[in-house]
Amino acid sequence: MLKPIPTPTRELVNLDGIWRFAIDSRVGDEPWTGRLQTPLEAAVPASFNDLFTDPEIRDHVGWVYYQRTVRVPRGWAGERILLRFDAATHAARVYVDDAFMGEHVGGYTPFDIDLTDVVSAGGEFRLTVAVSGDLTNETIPPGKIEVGVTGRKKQTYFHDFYNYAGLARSVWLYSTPKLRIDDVTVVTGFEGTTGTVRYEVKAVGAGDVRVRIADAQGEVVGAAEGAGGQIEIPEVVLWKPGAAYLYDLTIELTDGGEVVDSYTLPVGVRTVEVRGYEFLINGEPFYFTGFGKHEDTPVRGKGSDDAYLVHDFQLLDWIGANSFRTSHYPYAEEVIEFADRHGIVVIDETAAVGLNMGVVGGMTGKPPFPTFSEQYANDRTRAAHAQHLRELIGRDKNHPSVVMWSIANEPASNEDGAREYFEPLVTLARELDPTRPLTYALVMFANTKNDQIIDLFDVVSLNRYYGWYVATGELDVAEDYLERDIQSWVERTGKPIMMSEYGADTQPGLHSVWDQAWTEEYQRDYLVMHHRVFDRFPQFVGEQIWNFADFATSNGVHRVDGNKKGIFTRDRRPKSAAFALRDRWRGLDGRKPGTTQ
Ligand code: GCB
Repeated sequence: MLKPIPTPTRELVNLDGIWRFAIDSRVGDEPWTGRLQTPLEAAVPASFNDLFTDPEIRDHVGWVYYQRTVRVPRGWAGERILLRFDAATHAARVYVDDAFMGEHVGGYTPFDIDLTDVVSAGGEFRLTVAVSGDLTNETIPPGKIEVGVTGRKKQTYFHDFYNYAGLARSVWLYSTPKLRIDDVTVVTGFEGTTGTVRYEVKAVGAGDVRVRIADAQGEVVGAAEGAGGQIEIPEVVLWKPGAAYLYDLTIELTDGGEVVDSYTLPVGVRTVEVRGYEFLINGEPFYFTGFGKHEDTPVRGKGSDDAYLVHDFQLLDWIGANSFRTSHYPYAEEVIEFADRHGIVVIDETAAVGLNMGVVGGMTGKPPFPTFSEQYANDRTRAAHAQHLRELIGRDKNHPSVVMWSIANEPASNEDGAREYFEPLVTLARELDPTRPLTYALVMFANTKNDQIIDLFDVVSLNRYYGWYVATGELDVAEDYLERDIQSWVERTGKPIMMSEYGADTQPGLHSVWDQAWTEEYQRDYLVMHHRVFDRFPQFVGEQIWNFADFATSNGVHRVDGNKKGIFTRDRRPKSAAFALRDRWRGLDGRKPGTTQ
């Protein structure tokens, strides 16, 4: 799916700003048939939950409405006119004046609504978007809506981060020509000093395709004709972790010799491969350092924010991190583009978090009923998961920073039915993208004896909390558990292994001379212990700490003002462990600690 960008043949108007806002229980049944009668206004992009002081809005279950007036630019006569929602969390229904125009389910991937037949250049229309943050066992991520004794609906879910909802990413009105470039897929490689860019263009309507590639100075270094083909780049400059280099691939659709559509895509030339127990980027072993992150900031919730985007990447650089996982959902495409430009490596994760009834069973991991059953993760859940995978890979397939797909976080891979559920999804992901390795983040109840799906994947990503949820305050015991656990995966799989989550909640300012949970020293020593263990395993390919920053969680007694496993606080101040990490990570250049190659 092509991101809307201005080109010589395309225009776009940003619709961010202040929109009228209401929740369904405060307005009539069909608020889109007129001006929304509401005193409230909401910021877009932002999750709506933390904008208002009213608790009924914050934890609202059901639809909320966003509305604004939109004017179509005068010059768009004869063009296709579309709305692009970068995301609407988790479902949206879109109305133009009184008419229903379309809907989308899935809260973290973009969608278009085609308005060509209903709006006109220079005209104005009322845009109403109904958005629902509801989660059920057939959505990705799953959740459950319960009705309490007071008759009020309550949303519960099987992940700890707060279920922020609304229009948290940008909204656009854009034009394309009728005869158009609909999609492009690139796959890059290199042989010696010659780079290759294989491309495939999908065009709608007749027309011929020609492409050219320019280097970072704008000099054209290769060209080709036809909807599919390969361009060679002599003396290629590779895209490398920590040393991004992007070419511009310009695609032109011509009709009778005249350019009718054109689109420019940044392209990084690099390869990714898993070989034995190594994870190779451009044929060289790569060691991931970094974090599982969240899109989470005060007031805006999951709302995109360029200032935080820039600052977070500054902090990644400051601490020497070379990568992150988009835990636990696809992030805004601007984040991935930023990573492309700055050489940060991304593990791109779907929103499939919580496919695990074992987490409801607490530390016993005993599910109250089977996860993979009609009652919970059923065929319709899997269909939603498959659709989500299509949309994620469709959006992010061309980003050089994305080196692996994580198709779920902590699914019940230890339960019966896991294989039947995941095998078709793995097949689909490999069809959609045969070039990138696949992984999933393994829950602690899934061990080498009971996990049923690891052989389908390329990399073992372990989420483990030895020294936190298990053996709390006993780092020597935790060290022993951790080492045995990793050793068992080495023996079972022969695949590369990385730690996709390990972390300790830490209250900034709390100190102790003993191994005391929640103190800054404990977080630091907990990490030092882990790193000692990782460095004993040549099969280990990376460490991503849980979490980059503290983040908001659902209400409950097990968290004090959110999850505090951040190395940075929610307002991005470093805790003590940040300095120890900086000492370990800086200057590694993607090499495994203690190695020179
Ligand atoms: C996990 C989850 C993550 C939680 C984390 C925690 O295993 O994957 O979403 O936030 O544990 O802190 O408990």
